[in-house]
Amino acid sequence: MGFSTDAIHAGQAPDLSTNAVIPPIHLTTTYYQEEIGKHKGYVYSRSANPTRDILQKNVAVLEKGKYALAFSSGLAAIHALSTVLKNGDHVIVSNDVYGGTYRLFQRFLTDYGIEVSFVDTTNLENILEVIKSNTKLIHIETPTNPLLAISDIQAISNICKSKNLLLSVDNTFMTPYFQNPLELGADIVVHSATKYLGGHSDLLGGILIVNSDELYERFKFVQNAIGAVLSPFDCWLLLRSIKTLALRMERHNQNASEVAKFLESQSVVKRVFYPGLKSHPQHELAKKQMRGFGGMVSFEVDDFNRVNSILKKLKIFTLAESLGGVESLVCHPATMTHASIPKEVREKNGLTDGLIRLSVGIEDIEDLISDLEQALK
Ligand code: P1T
Repeated sequence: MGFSTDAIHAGQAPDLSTNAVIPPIHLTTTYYQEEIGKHKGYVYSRSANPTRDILQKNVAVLEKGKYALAFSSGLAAIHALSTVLKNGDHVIVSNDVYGGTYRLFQRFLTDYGIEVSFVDTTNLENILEVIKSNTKLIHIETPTNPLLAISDIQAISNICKSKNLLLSVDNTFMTPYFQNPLELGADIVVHSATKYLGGHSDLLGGILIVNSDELYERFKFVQNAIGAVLSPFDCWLLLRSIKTLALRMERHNQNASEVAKFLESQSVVKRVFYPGLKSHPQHELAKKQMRGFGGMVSFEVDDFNRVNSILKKLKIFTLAESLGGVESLVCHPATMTHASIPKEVREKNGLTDGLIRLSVGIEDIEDLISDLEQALK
């Protein structure tokens, strides 16, 4: 089936008890047992819930995986995947990642005896240099947040296979509509469903997708043992949102391409980061492994004062954390989403105080460009 057909139908047959076309939200904590151990596969909603099951089936199909598991946020999902690591293990993480991901690996997992190396994973040599005998996992974002750097999923997966390592890919920025890391050899895909999958800035969620029975059993165990599950209502909202994912992503992509081209023509803009631009260092790789370039655009201006004056003038782009909703947002990563990364680490990675990140929404492109034009004057 095509992507949109699956997005609308996969896992979502009409409800057999009522013939309701839209599956109901199963707001129940627990389930009646006819006698001890005799039930319909549902015992307690932390362990399993029918609405969550439908969402999990739907996203597994879209990500070309066998299994999906839904968590209460993207970070809860990343935490669950990090449990493949044990005391004494080493993990390699992309140096440019969402600030909360950095914080989880650098300031939380290290307390549990896990060693972390942050490297620029766009360069395979960097990865090969830091692999050690205790390395277990490589975790990448591609494109990265906020610098939109692209790592070669297939090539990194080949390294992982030859060294017996697991590869997890944060696919939040691309969504399954534009990129399917499992098909490129990744073992685990993670989403902050809060972003494009949700698409309307009204929920928090996270999803893991895998093919391996063993990883599925592990993460299902963690989902139940830790309990950071997605609520039935939010599962239902996500199912509703995913039906329009393809349409939204097309428009995000189209608008962001126009915005990136416009920014590149502006003299106050020092540099534009967007994988769809020919000037992007991994533009060719992006064309190879992605089917679109997404809705995120970052750009750099002189300094913090210039950033401040631009942010104050913007009217349609709303100053806020998060991304991936239908409305356009603007963010200053250094003081907002990436503030948990020490300044010297940020700057070494190229994330300066002059960087502005746009989540380009699906409004009329003329209005978005006019807003940027008056703010950059
Ligand atoms: O916010 P949460 O649902 O827990 O997702 C964390 C997360 C994971 N991965 C990526 C690539 C992300 O961008 C995020 C969250 N990011 C933001 C809130 C932000 O504004 O960048």
